[in-house]
Amino acid sequence: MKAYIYEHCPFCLRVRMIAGFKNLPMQYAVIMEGDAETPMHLVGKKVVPILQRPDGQYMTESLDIVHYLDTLNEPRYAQDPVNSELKAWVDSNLKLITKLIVPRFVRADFTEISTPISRQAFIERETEVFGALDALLEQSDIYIPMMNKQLAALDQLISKHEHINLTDFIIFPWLRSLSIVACIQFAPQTLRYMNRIATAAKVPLLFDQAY
Ligand SMILES: N[C@@H](CCC(=O)N[C@@H](CS)C(=O)NCC(=O)O)C(=O)O
Repeated sequence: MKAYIYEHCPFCLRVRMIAGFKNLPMQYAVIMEGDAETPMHLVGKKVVPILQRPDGQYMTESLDIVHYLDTLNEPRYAQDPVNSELKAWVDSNLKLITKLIVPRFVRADFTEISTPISRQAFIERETEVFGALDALLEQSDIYIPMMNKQLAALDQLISKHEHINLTDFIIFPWLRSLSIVACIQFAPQTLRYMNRIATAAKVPLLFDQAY
């Protein structure tokens, strides 16, 4: 099986998580930012993640891919029920998280932006959505304390969530993304959770390139 991804992409991370949890043989192909041809050729639209299944069919939509891969062998990992408190935490913090991660992602070390042209394409794609990214980065002084307050509140919620299920595919990709933000304070249970899931899923956190 082959998955087409961006390394920074939280939705692609869901695919990497399920493949990692289940030890599925997966070949990864990083699509370069700005490369519309590859995804257009495969699935007729510019999107990642894309899964090429053993039967030759292609799938998009990260959660559909997760559910499909989860059926391939036991045990299952992407089962209900979703922890509604953790999902609500993600939903209410998504805008704030995005404001912190996007201006850092465009400067980071990911394969999909490892050439000047691809990095520029990423900057342009994100600037179209979020406006001036340098200005957004400068507002980190405002956003980081807000985020830290929300992360402190998360700690008790996350300590009650013990077994891997669908909830983890909703929250972990965003916490992993936040690990690229220096001065973010993950509370102890949250940090323990992040390390546990990263290890089980065999995906790296981003602390080594935080700023
Ligand atoms: N609902 C989709 C969302 C995927 C998505 O938003 N992917 C982004 C990358 S993070 C994308 O493909 N952007 C289009 C582009 O690169 O132009 C899913 O869950 O798979």
